Amino acid sequence: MRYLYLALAILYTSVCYVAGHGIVTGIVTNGTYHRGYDPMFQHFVPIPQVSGWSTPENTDYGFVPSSNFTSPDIICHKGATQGTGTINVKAGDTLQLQWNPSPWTVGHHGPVIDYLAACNGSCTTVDKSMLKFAKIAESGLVAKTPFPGYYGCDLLRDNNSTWTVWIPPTIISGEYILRHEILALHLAWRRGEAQGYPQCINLNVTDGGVDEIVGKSAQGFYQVDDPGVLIDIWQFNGTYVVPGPKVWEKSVAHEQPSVASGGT
Ligand SMILES: [Cu+2]
Repeated sequence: MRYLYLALAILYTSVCYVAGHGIVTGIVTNGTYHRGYDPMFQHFVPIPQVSGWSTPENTDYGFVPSSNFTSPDIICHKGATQGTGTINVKAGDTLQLQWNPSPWTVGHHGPVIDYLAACNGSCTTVDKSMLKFAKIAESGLVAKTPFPGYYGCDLLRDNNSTWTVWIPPTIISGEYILRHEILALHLAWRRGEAQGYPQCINLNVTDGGVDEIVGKSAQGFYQVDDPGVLIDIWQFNGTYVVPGPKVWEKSVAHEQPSVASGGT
């Protein structure tokens, strides 16, 4: 049984290099669509000004392997530099993040995690190594079926490859980076081969409250041997622990809309 699924995983993986993986190419908030970053922008003149962080080295729409989870690439993806635009939101608002290509690659399973870091000034010029992120949401193993388990990114795929993020209603107004991430675990039984797909987006939050985000460097989130990182999901039958820090207590937990719990 395992080897059948293994073969499928490897097949999906090779297919993935042609048409799979993904990035957030669109962000919707308060009924307004904002274009996200796309690595193809490096060929555009002028380069579009977007809130998503630039990752011109990510031309395969690929991932940061868990062998590199403590490198600067894990902060905002491979070789990331600041987004040049900023999306205005109010504290308590929601954002819908649209992954492309859609659907999110079949055969990729794993958690979806969201973080916020204050820029203490403009996020368009911030030094990413100074960012301290707090986890504001996580979705790990949602249901044990269908095999090999129904994870956050399966829910994302079933929701039209879209993920909803709730901005904590009481955070202090100011500029923040939303760090939205999928961890794909289909090959994570091989040490160093879990796949991180971090995406960073500049936000300017207004109408906030009094709560200050206290977080940590993304380079300290995950270790290569964490139980939620080095894991054989094709054999696993336990309680999945989403890696990284605990969810910040001032965040507000919500179900994703139109939840297809248990999958199809
Ligand atoms: Cu992939």
